[in-house]
Amino acid sequence: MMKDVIAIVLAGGKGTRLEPLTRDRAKPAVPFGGVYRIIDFTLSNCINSDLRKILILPQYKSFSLNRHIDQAWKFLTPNLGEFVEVLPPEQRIGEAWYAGTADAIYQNIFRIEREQSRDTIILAGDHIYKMNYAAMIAEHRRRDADLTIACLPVPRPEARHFGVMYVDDHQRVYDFREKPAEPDPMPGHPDLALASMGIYVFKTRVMFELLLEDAQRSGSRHDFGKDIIPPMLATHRVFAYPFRDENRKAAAYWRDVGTLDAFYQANMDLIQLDPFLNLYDPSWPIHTYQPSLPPPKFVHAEGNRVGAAYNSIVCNGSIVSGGQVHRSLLSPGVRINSFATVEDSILFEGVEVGRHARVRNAIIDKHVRIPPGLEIGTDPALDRSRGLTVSEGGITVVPKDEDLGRFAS
Ligand code: ADQ
Ligand code: ADP
Repeated sequence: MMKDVIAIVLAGGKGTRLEPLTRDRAKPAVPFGGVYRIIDFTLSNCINSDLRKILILPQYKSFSLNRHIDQAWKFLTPNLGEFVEVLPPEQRIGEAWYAGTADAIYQNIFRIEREQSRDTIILAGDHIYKMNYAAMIAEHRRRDADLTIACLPVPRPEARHFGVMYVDDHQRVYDFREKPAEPDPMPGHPDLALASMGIYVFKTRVMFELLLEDAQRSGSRHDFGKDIIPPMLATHRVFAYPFRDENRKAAAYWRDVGTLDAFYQANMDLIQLDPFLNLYDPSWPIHTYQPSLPPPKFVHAEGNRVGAAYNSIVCNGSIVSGGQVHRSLLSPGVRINSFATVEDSILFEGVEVGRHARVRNAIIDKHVRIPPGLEIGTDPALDRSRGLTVSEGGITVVPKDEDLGRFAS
Protein backbone atom coordinates (compact mmCIF):
# COMPACT_ATOMS: atom_id res chain seq x y z
CA MET A 1 0.00 0.00 0.00
CA MET A 2 2.78 2.45 0.91
CA LYS A 3 4.24 2.14 -2.59
CA ASP A 4 1.79 4.71 -3.92
CA VAL A 5 2.49 7.31 -1.26
CA ILE A 6 5.17 9.96 -1.53
CA ALA A 7 6.58 11.59 1.62
CA ILE A 8 7.70 15.20 1.57
CA VAL A 9 9.80 16.43 4.46
CA LEU A 10 9.79 20.19 4.98
CA ALA A 11 13.28 21.03 6.14
CA GLY A 12 13.40 24.75 5.51
CA GLY A 13 12.81 26.40 8.86
CA LYS A 14 15.43 28.99 9.65
CA GLY A 15 15.87 27.84 13.23
CA THR A 16 16.57 31.33 14.55
CA ARG A 17 15.60 30.34 18.08
CA LEU A 18 18.24 27.60 18.02
CA GLU A 19 21.06 30.05 17.34
CA PRO A 20 24.02 29.61 17.55
CA LEU A 21 23.52 25.88 16.80
CA THR A 22 21.92 26.84 13.47
CA ARG A 23 24.52 29.48 12.61
CA ASP A 24 25.89 27.36 9.78
CA ARG A 25 23.55 24.38 9.54
CA ALA A 26 19.83 23.94 8.88
CA LYS A 27 17.70 23.09 11.91
CA PRO A 28 16.97 19.49 10.78
CA ALA A 29 20.76 18.96 10.52
CA VAL A 30 21.48 19.95 14.13
CA PRO A 31 23.11 17.02 15.97
CA PHE A 32 20.79 15.31 18.45
CA GLY A 33 21.19 12.43 20.89
CA GLY A 34 24.92 11.99 20.28
CA VAL A 35 24.96 10.21 16.95
CA TYR A 36 21.81 11.51 15.24
CA ARG A 37 20.66 14.64 13.42
CA ILE A 38 17.17 15.95 14.21
CA ILE A 39 15.80 14.88 10.79
CA ASP A 40 16.76 11.23 11.43
CA PHE A 41 13.68 10.80 13.63
CA THR A 42 11.21 11.78 10.88
CA LEU A 43 13.12 9.80 8.24
CA SER A 44 13.27 6.73 10.50
CA ASN A 45 9.52 7.02 11.03
CA CYS A 46 9.17 6.93 7.23
CA ILE A 47 11.31 3.81 6.82
CA ASN A 48 9.68 2.08 9.78
CA SER A 49 6.28 2.90 8.22
CA ASP A 50 7.45 1.38 4.92
CA LEU A 51 7.46 4.75 3.14
CA ARG A 52 10.40 4.69 0.78
CA LYS A 53 9.80 7.54 -1.65
CA ILE A 54 11.03 10.60 0.18
CA LEU A 55 11.65 14.16 -0.96
CA ILE A 56 13.35 16.61 1.39
CA LEU A 57 12.82 20.33 0.82
CA PRO A 58 15.51 22.40 2.55
CA GLN A 59 16.00 26.10 2.22
CA TYR A 60 18.76 27.63 4.30
CA LYS A 61 22.33 26.43 4.81
CA SER A 62 21.67 22.97 3.50
CA PHE A 63 25.28 21.86 3.05
CA SER A 64 25.50 20.00 6.35
CA LEU A 65 22.02 18.48 5.77
CA ASN A 66 22.92 17.32 2.25
CA ARG A 67 26.09 15.71 3.44
CA HIS A 68 24.30 13.90 6.21
CA ILE A 69 21.56 12.63 3.87
CA ASP A 70 24.23 11.37 1.46
CA GLN A 71 26.08 9.57 4.21
CA ALA A 72 23.15 8.16 6.16
CA TRP A 73 20.17 7.74 3.87
CA LYS A 74 21.39 6.37 0.56
CA PHE A 75 20.72 2.75 1.52
CA LEU A 76 17.36 2.78 -0.27
CA THR A 77 17.12 0.83 -3.53
CA PRO A 78 16.46 2.99 -6.61
CA ASN A 79 15.83 -0.17 -8.65
CA LEU A 80 12.76 -0.79 -6.53
CA GLY A 81 11.52 2.77 -6.96
CA GLU A 82 12.83 3.87 -3.56
CA PHE A 83 14.61 7.19 -3.04
CA VAL A 84 15.58 9.96 -0.66
CA GLU A 85 16.18 13.16 -2.65
CA VAL A 86 17.05 16.63 -1.44
CA LEU A 87 15.47 19.37 -3.58
CA PRO A 88 16.79 22.81 -2.65
CA PRO A 89 14.89 25.82 -4.02
CA GLU A 90 15.57 26.61 -7.61
CA GLN A 91 18.30 29.22 -7.37
CA ARG A 92 16.87 32.35 -8.92
CA ILE A 93 18.31 35.81 -9.00
CA GLY A 94 17.74 37.73 -5.77
CA GLU A 95 15.96 36.51 -2.68
CA ALA A 96 13.28 34.34 -4.27
CA TRP A 97 13.41 31.31 -1.97
CA TYR A 98 10.38 29.19 -1.07
CA ALA A 99 7.75 31.66 0.13
CA GLY A 100 5.90 29.34 2.55
CA THR A 101 5.35 25.63 3.09
CA ALA A 102 2.76 25.41 0.29
CA ASP A 103 5.04 27.25 -2.11
CA ALA A 104 7.90 24.86 -1.32
CA ILE A 105 5.69 22.01 -2.52
CA TYR A 106 4.19 23.97 -5.41
CA GLN A 107 7.66 24.68 -6.79
CA ASN A 108 8.35 20.93 -6.89
CA ILE A 109 5.02 19.87 -8.33
CA PHE A 110 6.63 18.41 -11.47
CA ARG A 111 8.93 16.18 -9.45
CA ILE A 112 6.02 14.99 -7.29
CA GLU A 113 3.77 14.40 -10.30
CA ARG A 114 6.30 12.04 -11.82
CA GLU A 115 5.64 9.50 -9.04
CA GLN A 116 1.88 9.30 -9.79
CA SER A 117 1.28 8.63 -6.10
CA ARG A 118 -2.26 8.32 -4.82
CA ASP A 119 -1.51 10.13 -1.55
CA THR A 120 1.14 12.57 -0.34
CA ILE A 121 2.24 12.82 3.26
CA ILE A 122 3.79 16.11 4.34
CA LEU A 123 6.10 16.04 7.35
CA ALA A 124 8.34 18.40 9.30
CA GLY A 125 12.04 17.68 9.56
CA ASP A 126 12.39 19.14 13.03
CA HIS A 127 10.30 17.06 15.43
CA ILE A 128 11.39 14.27 17.77
CA TYR A 129 8.86 11.42 18.02
CA LYS A 130 8.01 7.93 16.85
CA MET A 131 4.93 7.52 14.71
CA ASN A 132 3.61 4.92 12.29
CA TYR A 133 2.47 6.97 9.31
CA ALA A 134 1.07 3.85 7.60
CA ALA A 135 -1.71 3.68 10.20
CA MET A 136 -2.58 7.32 9.54
CA ILE A 137 -2.65 6.76 5.78
CA ALA A 138 -4.85 3.68 6.20
CA GLU A 139 -7.34 5.73 8.21
CA HIS A 140 -7.22 8.54 5.64
CA ARG A 141 -8.17 6.05 2.92
CA ARG A 142 -10.82 4.30 5.00
CA ARG A 143 -12.56 7.64 5.46
CA ASP A 144 -12.04 8.68 1.86
CA ALA A 145 -10.61 11.93 3.22
CA ASP A 146 -9.15 14.65 1.01
CA LEU A 147 -6.89 15.72 3.86
CA THR A 148 -6.06 14.10 7.20
CA ILE A 149 -4.23 16.13 9.85
CA ALA A 150 -2.40 14.47 12.76
CA CYS A 151 -3.14 16.13 16.08
CA LEU A 152 -2.69 15.87 19.81
CA PRO A 153 -4.05 17.71 22.85
CA VAL A 154 -1.70 20.32 24.35
CA PRO A 155 -2.08 22.62 27.38
CA ARG A 156 -4.16 25.59 26.27
CA PRO A 157 -1.51 28.30 26.90
CA GLU A 158 0.91 26.46 24.56
CA ALA A 159 -1.67 26.08 21.81
CA ARG A 160 -1.08 29.56 20.43
CA HIS A 161 2.17 28.25 18.89
CA PHE A 162 0.25 25.71 16.82
CA GLY A 163 -2.54 25.31 14.35
CA VAL A 164 -5.60 24.63 16.54
CA MET A 165 -8.36 22.38 15.24
CA TYR A 166 -11.97 21.78 16.20
CA VAL A 167 -13.53 18.43 15.32
CA ASP A 168 -16.99 16.83 15.46
CA ASP A 169 -17.82 13.39 16.87
CA HIS A 170 -16.62 11.74 13.68
CA GLN A 171 -13.22 13.51 13.80
CA ARG A 172 -14.24 15.73 10.93
CA VAL A 173 -12.49 19.10 11.18
CA TYR A 174 -14.96 22.01 11.06
CA ASP A 175 -12.63 24.82 12.13
CA PHE A 176 -8.86 25.38 11.93
CA ARG A 177 -6.99 28.45 13.18
CA GLU A 178 -3.30 28.94 12.67
CA LYS A 179 -1.67 30.11 15.90
CA PRO A 180 -4.74 31.77 17.48
CA ALA A 181 -4.04 34.28 20.29
CA GLU A 182 -6.86 32.83 22.44
CA PRO A 183 -7.35 29.15 21.53
CA ASP A 184 -10.73 27.69 22.51
CA PRO A 185 -10.59 24.54 24.64
CA MET A 186 -11.49 21.02 23.58
CA PRO A 187 -15.06 20.15 24.60
CA GLY A 188 -15.02 18.73 28.13
CA HIS A 189 -11.35 19.69 28.65
CA PRO A 190 -11.11 23.37 29.62
CA ASP A 191 -7.29 23.22 29.97
CA LEU A 192 -6.51 21.58 26.64
CA ALA A 193 -6.65 22.52 22.98
CA LEU A 194 -6.28 20.22 19.97
CA ALA A 195 -3.03 21.08 18.18
CA SER A 196 -2.08 20.20 14.63
CA MET A 197 1.27 18.40 14.43
CA GLY A 198 1.85 19.83 10.96
CA ILE A 199 1.57 16.29 9.50
CA TYR A 200 -0.78 16.19 6.52
CA VAL A 201 -1.95 13.33 4.32
CA PHE A 202 -3.48 14.67 1.11
CA LYS A 203 -5.03 12.95 -1.85
CA THR A 204 -2.30 13.99 -4.26
CA ARG A 205 -4.77 15.11 -6.94
CA VAL A 206 -6.67 17.33 -4.49
CA MET A 207 -3.40 18.79 -3.17
CA PHE A 208 -2.36 19.75 -6.70
CA GLU A 209 -5.69 21.48 -7.34
CA LEU A 210 -5.42 23.44 -4.08
CA LEU A 211 -1.79 24.42 -4.68
CA LEU A 212 -2.51 25.64 -8.21
CA GLU A 213 -5.41 27.75 -6.94
CA ASP A 214 -3.34 29.12 -4.07
CA ALA A 215 -0.47 30.04 -6.39
CA GLN A 216 -2.84 32.32 -8.33
CA ARG A 217 -4.39 33.96 -5.26
CA SER A 218 -2.99 37.40 -4.60
CA GLY A 219 -2.18 38.15 -0.97
CA SER A 220 -1.65 34.48 -0.09
CA ARG A 221 1.37 33.69 2.09
CA HIS A 222 1.38 30.23 0.51
CA ASP A 223 1.28 28.51 3.87
CA PHE A 224 -0.75 25.35 4.61
CA GLY A 225 -1.97 26.46 8.03
CA LYS A 226 -2.89 29.98 6.98
CA ASP A 227 -3.97 29.79 3.37
CA ILE A 228 -4.80 26.23 2.31
CA ILE A 229 -6.49 24.42 5.21
CA PRO A 230 -9.05 26.97 6.55
CA PRO A 231 -10.79 27.65 3.22
CA MET A 232 -10.94 23.97 2.21
CA LEU A 233 -12.92 22.86 5.30
CA ALA A 234 -16.23 23.84 3.72
CA THR A 235 -15.54 22.24 0.37
CA HIS A 236 -13.50 19.11 1.15
CA ARG A 237 -13.41 16.13 3.49
CA VAL A 238 -10.86 17.05 6.18
CA PHE A 239 -10.33 14.72 9.15
CA ALA A 240 -8.24 14.67 12.30
CA TYR A 241 -5.99 11.74 13.17
CA PRO A 242 -5.19 11.51 16.89
CA PHE A 243 -1.47 10.89 17.34
CA ARG A 244 -0.61 7.28 18.17
CA ASP A 245 2.82 6.97 19.68
CA GLU A 246 5.09 4.04 18.73
CA ASN A 247 7.23 4.74 21.77
CA ARG A 248 5.27 2.35 24.05
CA LYS A 249 5.40 4.68 27.05
CA ALA A 250 2.54 5.84 29.22
CA ALA A 251 2.62 9.42 27.91
CA ALA A 252 2.74 10.25 24.21
CA TYR A 253 6.07 11.78 23.21
CA TRP A 254 6.27 14.46 20.51
CA ARG A 255 8.62 17.39 20.78
CA ASP A 256 9.19 20.42 18.63
CA VAL A 257 12.84 21.15 19.40
CA GLY A 258 12.58 24.72 18.12
CA THR A 259 14.17 26.52 21.08
CA LEU A 260 17.46 25.96 22.89
CA ASP A 261 15.64 24.93 26.06
CA ALA A 262 13.33 22.49 24.23
CA PHE A 263 16.35 21.09 22.37
CA TYR A 264 18.32 20.70 25.62
CA GLN A 265 15.40 19.07 27.42
CA ALA A 266 14.65 16.61 24.61
CA ASN A 267 18.29 15.49 24.65
CA MET A 268 18.16 15.12 28.43
CA ASP A 269 14.96 13.09 28.04
CA LEU A 270 17.08 10.38 26.37
CA ILE A 271 19.27 9.81 29.41
CA GLN A 272 16.59 9.40 32.06
CA LEU A 273 16.79 6.07 33.89
CA ASP A 274 13.53 5.19 32.17
CA PRO A 275 13.89 7.44 29.13
CA PHE A 276 10.87 9.32 27.81
CA LEU A 277 12.05 8.43 24.32
CA ASN A 278 13.52 4.94 24.05
CA LEU A 279 16.34 4.66 21.52
CA TYR A 280 16.95 1.03 22.44
CA ASP A 281 13.72 -0.45 21.05
CA PRO A 282 14.68 -2.84 18.23
CA SER A 283 11.17 -2.69 16.76
CA TRP A 284 11.55 1.04 15.95
CA PRO A 285 15.19 1.65 15.03
CA ILE A 286 16.41 5.20 14.50
CA HIS A 287 18.78 5.17 11.55
CA THR A 288 21.74 7.45 11.05
CA TYR A 289 25.31 7.58 9.77
CA GLN A 290 28.00 6.49 12.20
CA PRO A 291 31.65 6.85 11.28
CA SER A 292 33.94 3.89 12.06
CA LEU A 293 35.27 4.84 15.45
CA PRO A 294 36.69 2.77 18.29
CA PRO A 295 34.47 1.97 21.29
CA PRO A 296 34.25 4.46 24.16
CA LYS A 297 36.97 4.09 26.74
CA PHE A 298 37.12 4.91 30.46
CA VAL A 299 40.55 5.34 31.97
CA HIS A 300 41.55 5.17 35.62
CA ALA A 301 44.31 7.73 35.30
CA GLU A 302 47.32 8.80 37.33
CA GLY A 303 46.82 10.01 40.90
CA ASN A 304 44.05 7.43 41.37
CA ARG A 305 41.59 9.54 39.30
CA VAL A 306 38.68 7.43 38.14
CA GLY A 307 37.42 8.23 34.66
CA ALA A 308 33.69 7.59 34.80
CA ALA A 309 30.31 8.52 33.39
CA TYR A 310 27.09 8.14 35.40
CA ASN A 311 23.54 8.29 33.99
CA SER A 312 24.98 9.41 30.69
CA ILE A 313 25.21 8.44 27.04
CA VAL A 314 28.78 8.11 25.76
CA CYS A 315 29.34 7.55 22.02
CA ASN A 316 32.09 5.79 20.12
CA GLY A 317 35.50 7.35 19.85
CA SER A 318 35.17 9.07 23.23
CA ILE A 319 37.69 8.76 26.05
CA VAL A 320 36.89 9.68 29.63
CA SER A 321 40.26 9.69 31.31
CA GLY A 322 40.41 10.62 34.97
CA GLY A 323 37.40 12.95 34.61
CA GLN A 324 33.83 12.64 35.83
CA VAL A 325 30.67 12.85 33.75
CA HIS A 326 27.18 13.09 35.23
CA ARG A 327 23.77 13.20 33.47
CA SER A 328 25.34 14.19 30.17
CA LEU A 329 25.47 13.24 26.54
CA LEU A 330 28.89 12.75 24.94
CA SER A 331 28.84 12.58 21.12
CA PRO A 332 31.48 10.69 19.12
CA GLY A 333 35.12 11.56 19.62
CA VAL A 334 34.85 13.55 22.87
CA ARG A 335 37.78 13.75 25.32
CA ILE A 336 37.40 14.31 29.04
CA ASN A 337 40.71 14.82 30.79
CA SER A 338 41.80 14.30 34.39
CA PHE A 339 40.16 16.31 37.19
CA ALA A 340 37.55 17.65 34.74
CA THR A 341 33.83 17.44 35.53
CA VAL A 342 30.93 17.54 33.12
CA GLU A 343 27.38 17.74 34.50
CA ASP A 344 23.95 18.08 32.86
CA SER A 345 25.52 18.93 29.52
CA ILE A 346 25.48 18.02 25.85
CA LEU A 347 28.88 17.77 24.17
CA PHE A 348 28.90 17.54 20.38
CA GLU A 349 31.42 15.64 18.29
CA GLY A 350 35.11 16.21 18.91
CA VAL A 351 34.77 18.39 22.03
CA GLU A 352 37.71 18.30 24.39
CA VAL A 353 37.44 19.20 28.06
CA GLY A 354 40.82 20.11 29.55
CA ARG A 355 42.20 19.13 32.95
CA HIS A 356 40.42 20.72 35.94
CA ALA A 357 37.86 22.30 33.61
CA ARG A 358 34.21 22.25 34.65
CA VAL A 359 31.18 22.17 32.35
CA ARG A 360 27.63 22.45 33.70
CA ASN A 361 24.22 23.10 32.12
CA ALA A 362 25.82 23.65 28.74
CA ILE A 363 25.62 22.71 25.08
CA ILE A 364 29.08 22.64 23.50
CA ASP A 365 29.11 22.57 19.68
CA LYS A 366 31.51 20.56 17.52
CA HIS A 367 35.27 20.62 18.05
CA VAL A 368 35.30 23.19 20.85
CA ARG A 369 38.28 22.88 23.21
CA ILE A 370 37.55 23.80 26.81
CA PRO A 371 40.92 25.01 28.09
CA PRO A 372 42.32 23.52 31.31
CA GLY A 373 40.75 25.01 34.43
CA LEU A 374 38.01 26.96 32.63
CA GLU A 375 34.43 26.87 33.96
CA ILE A 376 31.52 26.98 31.54
CA GLY A 377 27.88 27.11 32.65
CA THR A 378 28.60 27.50 36.36
CA ASP A 379 27.83 31.24 36.23
CA PRO A 380 25.38 32.30 33.49
CA ALA A 381 26.08 36.03 34.03
CA LEU A 382 29.79 35.44 33.51
CA ASP A 383 29.08 33.40 30.37
CA ARG A 384 26.91 36.22 29.00
CA SER A 385 29.68 38.72 29.67
CA ARG A 386 31.98 36.44 27.66
CA GLY A 387 29.63 36.91 24.70
CA LEU A 388 28.20 33.38 24.90
CA THR A 389 24.51 32.65 24.40
CA VAL A 390 22.63 31.70 27.57
CA SER A 391 19.09 30.39 27.02
CA GLU A 392 16.06 31.56 29.00
CA GLY A 393 16.34 28.35 31.01
CA GLY A 394 19.97 29.12 31.87
CA ILE A 395 21.76 26.81 29.43
CA THR A 396 25.08 28.16 28.13
CA VAL A 397 25.79 27.44 24.47
CA VAL A 398 29.32 27.49 23.06
CA PRO A 399 29.25 27.74 19.25
CA LYS A 400 31.16 25.58 16.82
CA ASP A 401 34.90 26.22 16.63
CA GLU A 402 34.69 28.94 19.34
CA ASP A 403 38.12 29.77 20.71
CA LEU A 404 37.77 29.78 24.49
CA GLY A 405 41.53 30.18 24.94
CA ARG A 406 41.13 33.92 25.56
CA PHE A 407 39.19 33.22 28.78
CA ALA A 408 41.73 30.78 30.16
CA SER A 409 43.91 32.00 33.00
P1 ADQ B 1 5.25 26.02 12.26
O1 ADQ B 1 6.21 24.92 12.53
O2 ADQ B 1 5.36 27.26 13.05
O3 ADQ B 1 3.74 25.47 12.37
P2 ADQ B 1 6.29 26.63 9.67
O4 ADQ B 1 7.26 27.63 10.13
O5 ADQ B 1 5.55 26.89 8.42
O6 ADQ B 1 5.19 26.38 10.73
O7 ADQ B 1 7.07 25.26 9.55
C1 ADQ B 1 6.50 24.00 9.18
C2 ADQ B 1 7.63 23.10 8.74
O8 ADQ B 1 8.05 23.47 7.45
C3 ADQ B 1 8.87 23.15 9.59
O9 ADQ B 1 9.44 21.88 9.60
C4 ADQ B 1 9.78 24.13 8.86
O10 ADQ B 1 11.12 23.82 9.09
C5 ADQ B 1 9.40 23.88 7.43
N1 ADQ B 1 9.40 25.05 6.58
C6 ADQ B 1 8.94 26.29 6.85
N2 ADQ B 1 9.02 27.08 5.78
C7 ADQ B 1 9.54 26.33 4.79
C8 ADQ B 1 9.87 26.58 3.43
N3 ADQ B 1 9.66 27.76 2.91
N4 ADQ B 1 10.41 25.60 2.71
C9 ADQ B 1 10.62 24.37 3.24
N5 ADQ B 1 10.31 24.07 4.50
C10 ADQ B 1 9.79 25.03 5.28
C11 ADQ B 1 3.35 24.30 11.63
C12 ADQ B 1 1.89 24.41 11.26
C13 ADQ B 1 1.03 24.44 12.52
C14 ADQ B 1 1.35 23.21 13.35
C15 ADQ B 1 2.85 23.16 13.65
C16 ADQ B 1 3.23 21.89 14.39
O11 ADQ B 1 1.66 25.56 10.47
O12 ADQ B 1 -0.34 24.46 12.19
O13 ADQ B 1 0.62 23.25 14.56
O14 ADQ B 1 3.59 23.17 12.44
O15 ADQ B 1 4.57 21.98 14.78
P1 ADP C 1 27.98 20.09 10.91
O1 ADP C 1 28.68 20.90 11.96
O2 ADP C 1 26.52 20.29 10.95
O3 ADP C 1 28.43 18.68 10.88
P2 ADP C 1 29.59 20.53 8.58
O4 ADP C 1 30.84 20.24 9.32
O5 ADP C 1 29.18 19.59 7.51
O6 ADP C 1 28.37 20.70 9.54
O7 ADP C 1 29.61 22.01 8.03
C1 ADP C 1 28.52 22.87 8.24
C2 ADP C 1 28.77 24.23 7.60
O8 ADP C 1 30.00 24.75 8.01
C3 ADP C 1 28.81 24.15 6.12
O9 ADP C 1 27.56 24.55 5.59
C4 ADP C 1 29.87 25.14 5.72
O10 ADP C 1 29.27 26.36 5.37
C5 ADP C 1 30.66 25.35 6.95
N1 ADP C 1 31.95 24.73 6.77
C6 ADP C 1 32.30 23.50 7.17
N2 ADP C 1 33.58 23.25 6.88
C7 ADP C 1 34.04 24.35 6.25
C8 ADP C 1 35.28 24.71 5.69
N3 ADP C 1 36.31 23.89 5.69
N4 ADP C 1 35.38 25.93 5.14
C9 ADP C 1 34.34 26.77 5.13
N5 ADP C 1 33.15 26.49 5.65
C10 ADP C 1 32.99 25.30 6.19
